[in-house]
Amino acid sequence: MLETERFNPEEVSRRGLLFGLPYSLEESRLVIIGVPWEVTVTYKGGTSETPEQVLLASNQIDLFHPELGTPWKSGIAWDNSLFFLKKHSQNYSPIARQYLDVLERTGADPNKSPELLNVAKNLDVASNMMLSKVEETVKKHRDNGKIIGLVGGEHTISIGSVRALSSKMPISILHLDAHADMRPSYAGMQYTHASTIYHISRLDNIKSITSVGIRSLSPAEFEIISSQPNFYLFTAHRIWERVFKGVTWDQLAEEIISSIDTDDVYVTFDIDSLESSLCPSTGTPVPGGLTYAQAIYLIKKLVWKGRRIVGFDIVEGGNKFPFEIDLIVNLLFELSCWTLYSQNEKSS
Ligand SMILES: [Mn+2]
Repeated sequence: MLETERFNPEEVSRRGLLFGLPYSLEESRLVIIGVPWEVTVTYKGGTSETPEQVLLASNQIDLFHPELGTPWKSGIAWDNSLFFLKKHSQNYSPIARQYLDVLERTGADPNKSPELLNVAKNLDVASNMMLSKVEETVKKHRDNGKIIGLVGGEHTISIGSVRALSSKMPISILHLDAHADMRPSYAGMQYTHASTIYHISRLDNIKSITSVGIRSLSPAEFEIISSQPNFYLFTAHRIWERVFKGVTWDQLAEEIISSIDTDDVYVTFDIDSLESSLCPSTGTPVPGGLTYAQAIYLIKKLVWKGRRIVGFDIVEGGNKFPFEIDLIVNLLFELSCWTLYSQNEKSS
C-alpha cells in the first residue's frame, strides 16, 4: 500500500502511477483499465502501444481541475491486468493484416472461400477471447463498487465493457466518432472496430445511442441507423453547417444531450471524432472533426444536465506523434474528473 497520507500534489510526481496518484486499486473509486488490443485495425496500426504510453506520460498532469478542483481525491488507479492481451494481439495482428491485404488486392469474397472464411473465424475467436476478458474484468470492478474507464486499443474493446455494465441496468450510449461503426460484420469478421456500435446496439439494456461527429459511413450503415428507434445521429456535416449559420455549441450540446434516454450514460470516445490534425496517427483519420474544447464542453454539459457517467472508454488513439499521447492523457484526466464528479453529485 502506498502512503496516500504523505502524497503531495505539488511535488514531482512518480512515473508509472496514473497521474502520479498514490492510490491502490482497493482505495480507488475509479479504475482505469489499459486494453492493448489491435487485431482488426484495417488501416494504420499502433494503437496497442497506446495504453502503456498513456500511463507513462500521465504523471505530467497538474492535479487541480480548473472547474472541479480535486475530484481525484475519491481515488483513481490504473489496472494493467489486461496487458497480457498485447502478446495475443501481436500474434493475431500479422494474420489479420495478411488476410485484409488479400481481400484488398484481389477483391475476394471471404464468404465464398472456405480458406479465407476460416481465417476470419479464427480472428473472431481471438476477438471473442479479448471481449470476455474485458467483460470479466469490468464486472469484477463493478461488483467491488468501482466505476471503470478503458484506454485502448481498437474500438472493439468497448463491446466488452458495455456488455458488463449494461448487464445489470439500462444505460444509454454517448458515442463520439468519425465513423458510424454500424457494420453487422466486416471483411467476414463479426467483431471488428467497424462493427462495435452495431453489436452494442443489439444488447438488451441499451436504451438509446447518440452518435456525434460522424463523417464516414456506408450506405448500409446509414440504412440500419435510420431504421432503429432511439438512435440519434449528429453528423459532423450537420453540426458544422449549424455552427456556421450561428447556432451555438451550447445549443447543439443541449440538443445532443436531450436525445439521451437515461440518466446513466456510458461514453465511448473514439479519438478520431476529433479534428484529424489533433490525432494524425489514429487508425483511420478523417478531417473535419470536433475541436478538443467542443468535446470537453459536451462532456461537461452532460454532467451539468444531471446525467451520470457509469463508465467510459478512449479508443483508437495513435502514438506516432508524441502530442497524441498528451492529448489522450488530458482527455483521460477530464473524463475521469467529470465521471467522478457526476457519480458523487448523483449519490449525495
Ligand atoms: Mn472511428
